[in-house]
Amino acid sequence: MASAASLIKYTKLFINNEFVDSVSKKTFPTLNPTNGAKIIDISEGDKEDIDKAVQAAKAAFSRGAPWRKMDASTRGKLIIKLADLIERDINTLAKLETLDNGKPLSDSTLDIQCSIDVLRYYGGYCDKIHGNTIPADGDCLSLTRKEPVGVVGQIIPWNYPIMMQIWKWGPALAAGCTMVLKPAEQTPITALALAALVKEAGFPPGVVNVVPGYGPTAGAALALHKDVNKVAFTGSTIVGKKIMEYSAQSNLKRVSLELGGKSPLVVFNDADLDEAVEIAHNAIFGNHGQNCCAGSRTFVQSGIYDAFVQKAVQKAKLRKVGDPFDPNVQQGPQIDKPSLDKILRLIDSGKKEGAKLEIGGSRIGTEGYFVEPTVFSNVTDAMSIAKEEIFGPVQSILKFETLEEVIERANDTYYGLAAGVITKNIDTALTFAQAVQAGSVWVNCYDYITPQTPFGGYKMSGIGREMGAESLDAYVETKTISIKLPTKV
Ligand code: TXE
Repeated sequence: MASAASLIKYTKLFINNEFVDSVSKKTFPTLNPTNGAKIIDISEGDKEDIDKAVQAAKAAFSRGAPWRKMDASTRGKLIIKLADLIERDINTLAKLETLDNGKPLSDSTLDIQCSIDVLRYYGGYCDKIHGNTIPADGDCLSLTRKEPVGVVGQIIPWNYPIMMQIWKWGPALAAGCTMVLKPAEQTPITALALAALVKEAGFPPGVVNVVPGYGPTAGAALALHKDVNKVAFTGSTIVGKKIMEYSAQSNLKRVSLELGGKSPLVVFNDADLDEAVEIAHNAIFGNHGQNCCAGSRTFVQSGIYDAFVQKAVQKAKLRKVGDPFDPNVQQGPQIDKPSLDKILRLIDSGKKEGAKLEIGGSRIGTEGYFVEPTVFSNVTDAMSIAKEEIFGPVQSILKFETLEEVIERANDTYYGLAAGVITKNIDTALTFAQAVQAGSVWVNCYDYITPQTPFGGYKMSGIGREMGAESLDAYVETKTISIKLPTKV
């Protein structure tokens, strides 16, 4: 672990392609979730720093600036260069991610590989973002241009630090925007390491800026800034609501939100039991349950319910929890103390409200934030563990009888991020897939997320889509130009 900390090179704010102290010279510690100890002090950005970064991004976006004059295809090459540099440094970045976040090294590596794919996808998109010519009424030639929205504020969480950063950077860069990113206070280290690669790739100064700091200070200043044209946020629903308020209070900046979830995964009697147990296990325990689209309500049809629970418990029992640098470990610590406390509180509520604790249910040890893989059966819809986002390794298994019933119950939530269905019956799969209110539906699989496929939420799980061509909509304005013709020919 000491060796991972020795790989940290950047701890200051990244503004105008330079690493600088914060105006206040203040710092904050980033902590190691395996033991709660300080890893290193990071410069703490606040309102003044956000302002400096926004002004840098604004200048980089100004008319005639290199970034504005650059050919779209050249912009694409820069993005692909950034992907290549990340690939070159993948082992270092993965160690830093695991150190700061606590996820197993193999998970960090996979996250980075996916991020590289995302950058390459958007690199290829730059010179394919264009408008239309339109057969408008009258003697005019009308056409549309897709123009970058301008300065983008990006606020991201700690559960997939590198991946969330790239999900925000990829489409914003492809569209030709400039940006200020505020990483989560729990995981600033890799955000700054990626910033150094932006400079090395050759992006003009000010195009990408990174200001670590806390949410209510740096984050709020970014979302309230009058020179920020759009804010892209991933995090809790409660802060997502604030982001919309900040937009309304300031300049009606465009807002896209990717928020929490309570996603249903529905297993029918005809499913291959072992395969279904495996999919459901990974759907909830992946990334320690710290996943916005985690399959956190496992609905199992009554005919296979008892057998499913038994096998799910066996799988949870085999899950190895411990040092995320140990290659045999599948689950490291939760991110921090507040998160640990929330998970334990909800486990407690599950017990009190009458769910059956099949396995787990406790903290592991007293150092770091480790939680036992936990399985509850006999969970009912009204219980807190079936309603609230736990964001931890807690599987809640509910019983159902019919397709119609499970559609109603799956949709009985304020959230709508994702859903899964496991069945051999295509009619059942398609009926569920169409009826469920969720931005992504996975049939006989789960968490199938690619650069090409849009991802985002219905209802209170968010606004807008990330990934795929659709994510670019959030980063462009459509301008209609109508040109008077002497006559139509
Ligand atoms: O999220 P926050 P937290 C859910 C999950 C988790 C809970 C709390 O249920 O247990 O949220 O996590 C910044 N103005 N998700 O507290 O606070 C903050 O600094 C502007 C789901 O970590 O939403 C960080 O950069 N910004 C989710 C980011 O918002 C503010 C991932 C997320 O932090 C701010 C994370 C403010 N007033 C948590 N307050 C997902 N969708 O994957 C905070 N921030």
